[in-house]
Amino acid sequence: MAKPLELIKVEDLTICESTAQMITKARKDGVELFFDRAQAMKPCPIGEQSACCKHCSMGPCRMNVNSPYDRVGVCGATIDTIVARNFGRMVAAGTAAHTDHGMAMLELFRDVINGKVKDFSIKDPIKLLEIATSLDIPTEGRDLKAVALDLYQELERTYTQVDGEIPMMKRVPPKTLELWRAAGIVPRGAMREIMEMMHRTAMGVDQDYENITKQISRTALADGWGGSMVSTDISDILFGTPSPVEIECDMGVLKEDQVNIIVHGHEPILLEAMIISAADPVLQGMAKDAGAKGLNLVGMCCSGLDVMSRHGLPHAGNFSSTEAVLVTGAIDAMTVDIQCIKQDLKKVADFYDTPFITTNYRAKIEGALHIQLDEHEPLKCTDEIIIKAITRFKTRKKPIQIPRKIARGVHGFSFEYINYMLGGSFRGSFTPLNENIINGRIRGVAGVVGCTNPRSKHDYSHVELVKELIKHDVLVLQTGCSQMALAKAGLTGPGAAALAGPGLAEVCETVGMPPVLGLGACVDNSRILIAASEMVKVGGLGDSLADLPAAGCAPEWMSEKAIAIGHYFVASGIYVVFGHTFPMTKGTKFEKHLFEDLEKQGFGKWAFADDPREMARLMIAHIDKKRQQLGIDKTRERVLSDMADRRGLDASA
Ligand code: NFS
Ligand code: SF4
Repeated sequence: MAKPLELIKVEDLTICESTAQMITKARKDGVELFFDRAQAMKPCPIGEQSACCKHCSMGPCRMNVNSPYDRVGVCGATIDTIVARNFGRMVAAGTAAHTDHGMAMLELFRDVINGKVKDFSIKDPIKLLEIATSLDIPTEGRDLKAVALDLYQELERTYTQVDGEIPMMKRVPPKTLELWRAAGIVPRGAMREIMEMMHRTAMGVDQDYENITKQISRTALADGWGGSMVSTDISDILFGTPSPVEIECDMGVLKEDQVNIIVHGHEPILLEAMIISAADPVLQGMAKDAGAKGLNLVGMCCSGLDVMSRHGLPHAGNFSSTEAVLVTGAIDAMTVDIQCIKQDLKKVADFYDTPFITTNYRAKIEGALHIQLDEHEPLKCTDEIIIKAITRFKTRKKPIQIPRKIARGVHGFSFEYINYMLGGSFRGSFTPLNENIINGRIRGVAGVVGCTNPRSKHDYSHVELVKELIKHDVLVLQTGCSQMALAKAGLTGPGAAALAGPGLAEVCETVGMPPVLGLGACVDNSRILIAASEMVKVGGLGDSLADLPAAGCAPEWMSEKAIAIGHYFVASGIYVVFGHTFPMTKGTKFEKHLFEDLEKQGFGKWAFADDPREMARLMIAHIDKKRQQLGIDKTRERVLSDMADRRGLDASA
């Protein structure tokens, strides 16, 4: 049995006040949450360093983490082979998740153009034409449907192609692509790369960690520049490209007098269909008849982030709050699709009499009610969910306690919008961003992304890291659970500029943007790749992605998807720091390969740190190193002393 739960202080588990209140309530109610299980379940010290192999039944083979070279597996596999293979399989799994999601979006796109799906249509034809043009598909004088069908055919290759380069390689800066070609890591199709990764990491196949790393890179690139990128672009085409809008978030968005429905998962179709259903006057009438003031649709995790800026929908919180939100007792239905859905949500939902509904055939949960969402008639599923929620509202029995906190912030900074915001409506351009980096007002750009994890104080590292970065004039781009951590902490509004360094604050004021830009869900990390490529294209900051004064971080990661994302940034040339833990045996050649050698070969590299200030220090040191290599380190000193002088003058005036 676990130790009495009261022993773990709530303030050590999370900095999110709402989640903290709900952990306390859950403990009183006798409901176990993953925070407490994480304390009770000590990680295996060998597994934690990824030093075991169970790829065949001659094992499992456990290595000695204190002296990794003192033994080999029964088959003779060395520690480097074992850790590299495990890492490769994490990347394969993460890539599979993003690409399978992307492929589902692409199929939806095909069926929308073919007229087989009638509830959705093409919302952003301009983006459709832009993407088609970027892939050399003729658009002049052609019917939109014909272009769309060609685009579908072309993008299908991202997944199914057996040989040749995937279409999005046309968007990679030439010098970066040259490096990948020379290294033999340009992805063919995601299915092929994932298959080969799994094959090569099976017993007795690839047993050279450097060679395994090449396939790891190739697979990860099939995610970032393939599955994820297509998913983002198709979602924008179908549902609209996001532009900034003020969003309310945190658990205070729940309403005691309304039917509260949480949509949690990853594919935007479920939430988009829920929005259509919730606008149905018949269902609204039913809610009124049940005594509710209305239907309150609320997103959580990535699907919430994906959809909120397209519709101004409120967001209740990130991965670590999905059980906590049920503890309010105010949720009349929680509906989920795929990914990051904890199995115990079902148990917690049962305790609070909340209907818990799975909707995707790929992700059922034992004991949970399954209502399949058929994309040809999605409203059948979502109407039924709303009716279930209304019934639960009518028969609410458990006491309700809703945390009051609501934070307001601006989200929805797509690549297209950033371009427009910086360059103006007539000629969108990244030139002002590059100029401000070159003149030193902005020191560099950081992507802070990824999960939360109950083994690391919830939201803490995200918030502290981002504060530290903006204080040092680093512009921060965000996605995923990280974006929601900052949103709840109030750092996604223009007010956050007050916490930025003088140079960044000045740019934010001039452009009218916050120093922390929320770009959306985890698949939308592809927006960061496109923005970075645009920075290279505009000029003045080197010729490849590896030249940019930029860095990435997932400070509280937990999912295999995060490892796939981290590695596609590394393979693209970016320095990536992961926090809290890393699936690596210390002191191995494979560790040196990922943490040092890759950079020497022209890629980015991995790093690890436990403390958010240390993460910031590493990222800033890397940004400064790149500035120096670009010869723009001096400009920054000048601009800062100029600003200090000006402030001195202002003060004396
Ligand atoms: Ni991405 Fe992490 Fe999950 Fe989204 Fe959140 S946990 S890797 S941010 S919801 S995928
Ligand atoms: Fe052990 Fe080798 Fe089998 Fe892995 S593949 S379990 S190291 S014998």
